[in-house]
Amino acid sequence: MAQNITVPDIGDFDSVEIIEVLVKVGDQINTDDPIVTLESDKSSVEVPSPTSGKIIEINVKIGDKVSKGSLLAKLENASSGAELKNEDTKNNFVPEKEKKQDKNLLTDNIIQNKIKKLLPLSSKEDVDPLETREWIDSLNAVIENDGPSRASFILNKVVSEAYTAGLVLPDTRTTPYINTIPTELEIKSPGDQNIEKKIRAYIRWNAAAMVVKANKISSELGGHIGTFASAATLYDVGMNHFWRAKNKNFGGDLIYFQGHSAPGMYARAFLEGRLSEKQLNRFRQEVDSGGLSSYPHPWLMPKFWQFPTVSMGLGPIMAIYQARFLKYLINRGLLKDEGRKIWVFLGDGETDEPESLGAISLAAREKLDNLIFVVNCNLQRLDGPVRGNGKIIQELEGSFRGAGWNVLKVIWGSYWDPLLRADKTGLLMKRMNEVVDGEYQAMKAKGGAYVREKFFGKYPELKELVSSMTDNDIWKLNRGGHDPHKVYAAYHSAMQHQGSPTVVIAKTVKGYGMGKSGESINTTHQQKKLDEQDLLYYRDRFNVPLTDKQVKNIEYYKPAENSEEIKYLKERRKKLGGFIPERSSLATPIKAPPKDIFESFMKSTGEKEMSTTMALVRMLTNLLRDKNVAPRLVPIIPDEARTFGMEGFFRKIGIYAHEGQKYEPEDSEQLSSYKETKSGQVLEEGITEAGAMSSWIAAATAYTNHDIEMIPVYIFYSMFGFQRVGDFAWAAGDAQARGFLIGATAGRTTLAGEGLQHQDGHSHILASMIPNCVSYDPTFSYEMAVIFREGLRRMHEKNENIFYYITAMNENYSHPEKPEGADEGILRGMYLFKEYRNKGKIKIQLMGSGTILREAIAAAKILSEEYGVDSDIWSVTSFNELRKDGMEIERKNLLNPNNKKEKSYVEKCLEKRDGPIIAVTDYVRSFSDQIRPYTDKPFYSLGTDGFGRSDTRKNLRKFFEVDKEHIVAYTLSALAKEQLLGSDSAEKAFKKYNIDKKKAFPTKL
Ligand SMILES: Cc1ncc(C[n+]2csc(CCOP(=O)(O)OP(=O)(O)O)c2C)c(N)n1
Ligand SMILES: [Mg+2]
Repeated sequence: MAQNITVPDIGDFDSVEIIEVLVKVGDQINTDDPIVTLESDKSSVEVPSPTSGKIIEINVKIGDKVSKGSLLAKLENASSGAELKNEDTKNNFVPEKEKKQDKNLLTDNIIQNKIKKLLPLSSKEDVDPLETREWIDSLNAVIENDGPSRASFILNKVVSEAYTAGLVLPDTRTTPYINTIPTELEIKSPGDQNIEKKIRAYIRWNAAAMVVKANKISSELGGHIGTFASAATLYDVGMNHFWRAKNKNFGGDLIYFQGHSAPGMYARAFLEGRLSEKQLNRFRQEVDSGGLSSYPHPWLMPKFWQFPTVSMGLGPIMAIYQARFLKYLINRGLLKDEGRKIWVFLGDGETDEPESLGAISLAAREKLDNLIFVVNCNLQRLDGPVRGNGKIIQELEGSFRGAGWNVLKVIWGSYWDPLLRADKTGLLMKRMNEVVDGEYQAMKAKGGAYVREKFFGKYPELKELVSSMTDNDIWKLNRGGHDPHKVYAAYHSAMQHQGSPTVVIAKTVKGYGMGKSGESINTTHQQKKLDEQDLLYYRDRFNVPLTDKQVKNIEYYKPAENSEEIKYLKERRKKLGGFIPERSSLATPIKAPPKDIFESFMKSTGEKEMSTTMALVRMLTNLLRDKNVAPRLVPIIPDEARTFGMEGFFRKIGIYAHEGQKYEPEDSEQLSSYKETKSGQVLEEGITEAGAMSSWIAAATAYTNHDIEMIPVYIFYSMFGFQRVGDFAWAAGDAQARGFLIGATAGRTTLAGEGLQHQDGHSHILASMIPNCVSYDPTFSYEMAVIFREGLRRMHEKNENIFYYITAMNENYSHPEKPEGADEGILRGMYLFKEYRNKGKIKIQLMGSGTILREAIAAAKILSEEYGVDSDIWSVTSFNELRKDGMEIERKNLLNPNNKKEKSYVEKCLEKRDGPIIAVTDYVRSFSDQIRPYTDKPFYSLGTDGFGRSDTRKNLRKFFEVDKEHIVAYTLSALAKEQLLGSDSAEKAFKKYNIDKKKAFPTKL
């Protein structure tokens, strides 16, 4: 049976041009295979076949205009039931089984226990304790007879009944200030606590010794002791029992270490035999190779560190998107689901950063049960308490619970257990709830007697509770984060939890064990020197087997290889698959696509106008037809697909949604319908540049974190790129990201109507500061194609650790054919676009980039025809790349004064060319000024310094003085200044073009 393939609903467009016919008569096609590509003035989109079959007739050709319902082709044997493959098999997608919420004993028992603890207090608020008692007894009876689930159900019913009746219910964001997991339900650590304690002591010692030693060399070197001292147990329990390394059988858990706890990781690696004493001695002395970096920097220690975390807030949000990206890879069938976990360590002070908590609701929404946060609540940040007047743990519990996380508080250590058990009236818990963090901090700084007085002393009953304890006993009442049993129980529970991310909120003491020199005092954070007495105290505090003399010499302690400690430590890591952290890559490169994928962009578009953004989107569409590249492309868009004409991707490759699509989209009939699917490829991030950038970084480092090379293309308003998320871009450089950042709607005068906050005239300057970022400002589609293809080759085939920033514009114009031999120049940063060899005796070198190159081209014509000034027109695709080359050559020449001077690429291009240089761009002048030092020629730059404003492109270019008229007039004036021309030509031009000489410089307007 023959079936017609017609143009479906294409939204608001009518009479749209066919730019590609992708099938021919006789082709056997499947459902959704593209038939033709349509292009409006804003976007291009493929029309998929609604069914499978053989093409028997094609009814259109390139250049035809079609509308909804137009006949495109005819199919034979069309039958939707006889499809060769459906979408899921095409994407190799295995549906994940519905994960059941773990309604296990643990949860039920927690409830049971909590309820037991909520026995009525004799207080003023309770006017009828007997009645209260009866209620509680009834509840207990239900728990006992029908089980906790039933009790839970009844409670929920009662609570919603109460809400309906308009009662003001207690705030349930937080739970009492005690551990979430009751003692009876703690899973016990299988580890040998004695040995682990010793290992932890040695790590603590070596970490501190390393910092102190570095500062003996120079106090400039800095470092932190107090942070790791507070977190040692949190790390050690993970290292000994939970974190599985990457090896050939397993992808590995990913651990985001808190940046300034790095000394502890080095100290452990030293015991493991991975770092030498010599290396520890070179902590923070990295200039000569072999030193250890201050913080986790993969750029500086590429075989060790995986994640740059020390710029606070970046680690947590990058990790959330990492966990999401891991699920994305699994759901797209690119990676096996091995139950890998992402662990993230952050400081309580770090949670002040908007980035730290900014994406926690996304983590819950995406059901990231592969994600575990550990917040080390040592109650202090750099200057003092995090929440002196409140309780950071409770605050965080409220935020995370509110966002839908599984929250595990680890507040009190085992020494508190008997006291809590003996607390029949709930008074101890009440006291725990009422003390604020400022007081808790002071208590740990001031000793047992102080705690007796200030904490227990408030109520006679509590004072009595500890009357048989010495001050030292009271001092030993430990915090949960220092108790390996409690930490183990929490981690174990976190590992089991399904359906939502987990946060372990652990209470610790900053500078734990440092005594007077730095335990729980406001100056702990910056304590990097310990005098002899402090060191002796520290040794004694943790029983490190060093003599006084060894301590005075600040020697490291490492037991013999055959000692039980080293054997144990290595054995544990062996069981867990290897060492952590370790950075490696087993990813195979992606073969760059054949040239013909890009061929159509090398030709002139004739009369047809398009923007470079459209050209890029078409390139991506073509790349989705390349079998090597297609599955690896990760288009990332923060809610701007329609702005960039990318809505065609929605239906074509789907928007990633872990739950698929539970609704029929409003536009389901349309070609660019909003299709969400579990195997979707597009990451539609919503309005979060920080989130989108984090996704991009996850994809751009998948080659090392997941051993799969991915090609992320993140496209955004260029103004909301580097300027908004510059710190992430810097971290991406450190992490050796590989991928494309596309700054769309770029240029101060090219994005016309949007105004001051939108018009970007400086993103290239920001990009130029990142050493491994390669950036371009192309004008024509063939430039874009040459650059993009080379990016694919360098990053994804040759695995260079660079990333690309390319600006793309939304101005439509026609594109010429690629000039012969231009490729090299396009990539190096400049090439001769055109020469005006008219009759003029005077020559100039005219440079331009982005859309403003077109103003330069128009100006060249006027100069030649009206003023007899000839020009060489240079398309400068990258002032940034030219500058890099210039700097390097200049340095080489300075280092070798006796050698023949080498020429920079700019000099080589210009050496046989005459006349001054006029450089004009849509960016601030410092963009083009970058190459001034690398040429002897007089140099004049025109640019868009100043705040943008909304208006038409024409008016904006006039305002910023980068339109063809200003280029002509300023060029004539420059020639007068160079005494190559009389000044009257310039004056005439100023008059002719109504250039107001009294107008203030745009930066002042
Ligand atoms: C974005 C950013 N701002 C400031 C700093 C400097 N800084 C380093 S550590 C620190 C205090 C950290 O406190 P917290 O997060 O509580 O960690 P702790 O050391 O207490 O574990 C500050 C302000 C930084 N590293 N990054
Ligand atoms: Mg802190």
